[in-house]
Amino acid sequence: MLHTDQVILLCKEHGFALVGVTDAQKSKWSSEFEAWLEAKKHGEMLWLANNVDVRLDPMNLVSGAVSIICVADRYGSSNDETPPPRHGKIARYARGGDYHKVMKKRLHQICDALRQLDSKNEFRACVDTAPLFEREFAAAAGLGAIGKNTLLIDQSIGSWLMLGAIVTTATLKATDNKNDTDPCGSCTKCIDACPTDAITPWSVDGSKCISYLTIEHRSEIDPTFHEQMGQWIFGCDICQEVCPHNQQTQKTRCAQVHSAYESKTSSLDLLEVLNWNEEDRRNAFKGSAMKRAKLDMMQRNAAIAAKNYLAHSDDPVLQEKITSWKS
Ligand code: B12
Ligand code: SF4
Ligand code: SF4
Repeated sequence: MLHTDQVILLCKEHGFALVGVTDAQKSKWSSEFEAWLEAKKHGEMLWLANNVDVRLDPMNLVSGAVSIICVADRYGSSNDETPPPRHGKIARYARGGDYHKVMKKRLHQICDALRQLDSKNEFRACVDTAPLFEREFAAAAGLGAIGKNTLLIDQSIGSWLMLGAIVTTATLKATDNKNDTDPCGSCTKCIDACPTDAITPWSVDGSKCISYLTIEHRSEIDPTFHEQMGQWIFGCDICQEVCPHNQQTQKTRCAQVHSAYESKTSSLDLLEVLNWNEEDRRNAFKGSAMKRAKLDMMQRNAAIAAKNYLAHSDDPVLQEKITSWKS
């Protein structure tokens, strides 16, 4: 029989910063999720409205699921450099290796090791794309607590965390979840700082979030959001940058960022992006989570950021490019 301590050790040996185990229960937040969908807060992410029964109950994801092993990688810190002139900003999670690959590779190795120890049970690795409320289970497993910006926050090292999980039919003792206490109190910094007013406590209107607009939204972006998007061309970090839990302390300084996420590109020259062809895009995004954004989306985002940049800076070459730009 597998023991939780064994599993935790294995996950730590594979470099995960945080590990915990919880029971594979139904979501406590089903009515909130249904109301979120009803209010169309998922925008064009129609896949969120599919498989609702699976998302709400991990037993429908893995038949006979009993436990969920939750893991987190630390991918960044609040330190940041000012982007050079004429550059568009990239969210921290996408600046290094693609987290899907970085986490899945290690989760598959862990699943293989667990199958060797326990051949009777099923182990399914999930990172992001499976219909599973990764944050709810991570909080239940004691990895942290959910903040008003809806992100999972570890109250010592903050929220620059990517999550993954292994859903299993094996029975594992749940770890304690004493970290799952309200991390916010009366704070409203993320709500006040969000440029598009996408946050109400514990709910993000996906259809207004700059992360959604730049990465998930395929068609034209409503002009009312253009100015608020500022220089972001892939994702947005504002509601994490302002969070008190992400400010530098002795603990956060000592907490290691996993080497696979070390920043390769924190910003891109807007003129270069506007001049890219498909091959340029492919070369620039090799091995990166940024490949989710197609060429027309990246150029749409860059054109918006360029207009925002030109509103306060002179750049005749960029100005000429934008004047002749299609949209
Ligand atoms: C869809 C999605 C998005 C959408 C919608 C965001 C959202 N807040 O829902 C968009 C594209 C906007 C997005 C943006 C980002 N995302 Co995203 N996203 C997802 C995805 C694929 C599904 C999330 C989901 O189901 N949303 C639907 C809403 C309703 O669910 P929820 O907010 O998770 O709510 C749950 C609980 O909060 C709870 N709940 C409801 N009411 C209440 C009330 C209280 C008091 C509490 C405690 C809980 C609670 O109910 C829900 C069900 O359990 C997950 C991966 C996954 N499979 O979980 C990644 C994920 C959430 N994203 C992630 C990241 C990193 C980001 C960005 C930071 C990327 C960036 N820098 O641009 C931003 C952050 C924006 C933000 N503040 O949320 C990480 C978050 C890690 C963390 N530390 O929490 C995840 C977990 C991916 C991963 N594998 O690590 N994302
Ligand atoms: S990621 Fe940016 S736009 Fe989205 S909720 Fe956070 S601050 Fe608002
Ligand atoms: S900024 Fe404040 S309100 Fe928002 S998640 Fe962080 S602690 Fe909570």
